[in-house]
Amino acid sequence: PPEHGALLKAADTFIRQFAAENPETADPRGRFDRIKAEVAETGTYEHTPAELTFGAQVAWRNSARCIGRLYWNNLTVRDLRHVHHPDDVARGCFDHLRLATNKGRIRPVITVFAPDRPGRPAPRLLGEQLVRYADDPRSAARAALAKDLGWKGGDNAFEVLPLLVQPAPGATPEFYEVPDDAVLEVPLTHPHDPGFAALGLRWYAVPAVSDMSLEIGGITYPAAPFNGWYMGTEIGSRNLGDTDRYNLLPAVAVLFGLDTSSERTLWRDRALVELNLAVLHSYQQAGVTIADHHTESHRFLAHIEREAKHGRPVPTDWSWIVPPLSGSATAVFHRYYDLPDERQRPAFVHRDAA
Ligand code: HEM
Ligand code: NRG
Repeated sequence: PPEHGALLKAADTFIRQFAAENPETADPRGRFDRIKAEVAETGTYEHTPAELTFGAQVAWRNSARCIGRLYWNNLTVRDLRHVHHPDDVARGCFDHLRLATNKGRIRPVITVFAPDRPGRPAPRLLGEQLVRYADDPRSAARAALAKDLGWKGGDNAFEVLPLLVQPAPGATPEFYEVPDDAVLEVPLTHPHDPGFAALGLRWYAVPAVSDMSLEIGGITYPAAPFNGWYMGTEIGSRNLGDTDRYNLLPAVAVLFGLDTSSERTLWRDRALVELNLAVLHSYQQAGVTIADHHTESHRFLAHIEREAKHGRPVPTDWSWIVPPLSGSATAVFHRYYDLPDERQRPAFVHRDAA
C-alpha cells in the first residue's frame, strides 16, 4: 500500500547509514529486502538490537540543543520493546533510575519501551522527566492531574511526583509512587556560608527526560526516557533561579546581605553565582556526578573536532548550547555552528503534551 512508502524510505535511509557506520555488518540490501517483506506483511518492522542501539546513540548525536554530546557513543541502551503494560513500564522506569544513578556515578542510559504500531499505539509517559517535584511551577499540570487521579501527596516542598503512565493516547493514565531507593537527592549547602543549608533546598541526581519520542528509521518509540548527568547551571541558574520556577535570587540576596536597592549593584548576578557554586559544591560533596559549564563547554568543542575527523557536521543550536551563566566566559560562546536540520533522523522529537 502507498502509506508504506514513507516508512520504507525512512527505513532505507537508516539501514544505509547503519551499514556505512558499521562496515562489519552484513550487506544492507539483504536487510532492506527483509524489511520490505516484513512491512508488507505486518505494516511495520522491528529493529535488530544493534540497530536500536545505534539509532538511539545517533539520536543523541543529532540533538542540536545538547552540549553533552562528546559521550554519544557511551549510552547504555536498555531494550524493553516487549513491555506494554503500565505496571511494567513503571517498573522499567524505576530500574532505569537505579541503573543510571549507580550510587552517584551517573551513567547515561536510555530505556526503549514498545514502539507505536499500525492500529496499536504504544504507552506514553506523562510529564517532562521521570523525577520532578510537585511544587515546581513547571510541573503544575502533572501535579494537578496526579491529584485528580487520587494521589494524596503534594503538600510539602520538593515532593517527588508520581510517575504517570498512559496505556495509549487519550486513555486514563495510571499513577505510580516513585520508590525512595530509585531517587537519589542532594541537599544543597554552600562552600563558605553555613547559613545556606537553612534555605532547605535540594535537587535530584538524575535528569531523565521522558516527554520526547525517539524516531529511528520511520519507527516511533514514544516511551524512551533517557538521562545523562546534570550541568550545574541547569539547576543553579534555571530551575532554582528563573522567576517562573523556584525564583530564589531574592532569598539568596538576603542571605548574602546583597544590596538590592538598584539593578546596578548586580545583586542578581552575584546571587546566581552563589547558587551555582552551592549546586556544584553539594553534588561533589555527595559524590554525585555533575559538570560545570566551563568544562562541559570544552568537552563540546572537543566533540566538534572529533566529529570533523569522521567527516560529520555537528548540528547545533547556539541559543541552547551557551550556558545560562557567564555566557561569554565559556568557550562555546565565541563562534557559529552548523545549523540544525529538523528533518534529520534518528532524533528525539517533542511530543504534544497530553
Ligand atoms: C539538552 C547537557 C546527556 C539528549 C541538554 C541541555 C543540557 C544538556 C545542558 C540543555 C537543557 C536545557 O537547557 O533545558 C547534557 C549533559 C549530558 C547529557 C551534561 C551528560 C552526559 C544527554 C543524553 C541524551 C541527551 C544521554 C540522550 C540520549 C538531549 C536532548 C536535549 C538535551 C534531546 C534537548 C532537550 C529539549 O529539547 O528540551 N543536554 N546532556 N543528553 N540533551 Fe543533553
Ligand atoms: N534542563 C532540565 C534537563 C534537560 C536535559 N538535561 C540533561 N540531560 N542534562 C533540568 O531538569 O534542569 N541529560 O540527559 O543529561
